Amino acid sequence: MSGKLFTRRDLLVAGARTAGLVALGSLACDSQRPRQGFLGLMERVNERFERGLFGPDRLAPELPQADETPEGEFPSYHISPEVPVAPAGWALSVRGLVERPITLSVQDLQRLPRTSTRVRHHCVEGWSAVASWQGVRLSEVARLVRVDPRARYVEFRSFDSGYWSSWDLESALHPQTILAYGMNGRELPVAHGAPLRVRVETQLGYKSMKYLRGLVVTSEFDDNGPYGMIQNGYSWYAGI
Ligand SMILES: Nc1nc2c(c(=O)[nH]1)N[C@H]1C(S)=C(S)[C@@H](COP(=O)(O)O)O[C@H]1N2
Ligand SMILES: [Mo]
Repeated sequence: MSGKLFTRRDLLVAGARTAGLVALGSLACDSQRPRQGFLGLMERVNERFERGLFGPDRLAPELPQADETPEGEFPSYHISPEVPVAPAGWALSVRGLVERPITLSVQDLQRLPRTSTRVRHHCVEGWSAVASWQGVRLSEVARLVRVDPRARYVEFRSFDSGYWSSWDLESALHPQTILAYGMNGRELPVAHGAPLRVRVETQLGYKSMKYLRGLVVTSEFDDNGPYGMIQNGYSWYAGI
């Protein structure tokens, strides 16, 4: 897409899809919540505030190409002692609370509608940098597998020493959440997570998992994975 990243139609379509899931999600959670009295009132106020801040219609600012960090100066991280290498025959597995579990090769992903983001990346450790990332919206993959209405969370799995992250479904379906196979218009470098990484432009860097291996859609909040981010001392929700 040239110039403007999202057309109005794109946003309306993405918004309608997300709104459907969010509506179902809130029906499910309403029954579990104390909604009476003063605490109930405060909870509703708080929720409205958080949705205003982080809601699915909030877009992180897209930047011009001139803001890109020079080649080789964008820092790079992995927790494995060596640079993680994708297993032979790598394919992304998408399963859990979905009607049609699938595995997708990079070629399969490249056949899906391509999009691009260029938003400043913020690492919790205090640095920031800018690149453009090419890939497919996660909402597009969710549409393919048909997410079950009971779904509330998505777990992300990596072949980088099992780096693990759990997300709310809303963040996963945000129009600026993509599965990226390209960086600055070229193939995604191994240093930045090849063959496939997440880019979530509305959250801190550690949620943008590199060396992706699979997605599991669930109805349960869980941070007990081997590298659950809460155990690592980071907050579960990383909105910026
Ligand atoms: N698999 C994996 N994903 C990861 C990390 C990591 O160590 N391993 N680091 C996270 C952190 S803290 C940041 S800031 C970004 C850094 O992305 P980059 O290496 O492309 O700069 O990746 C995130 N995703
Ligand atoms: Mo980070």
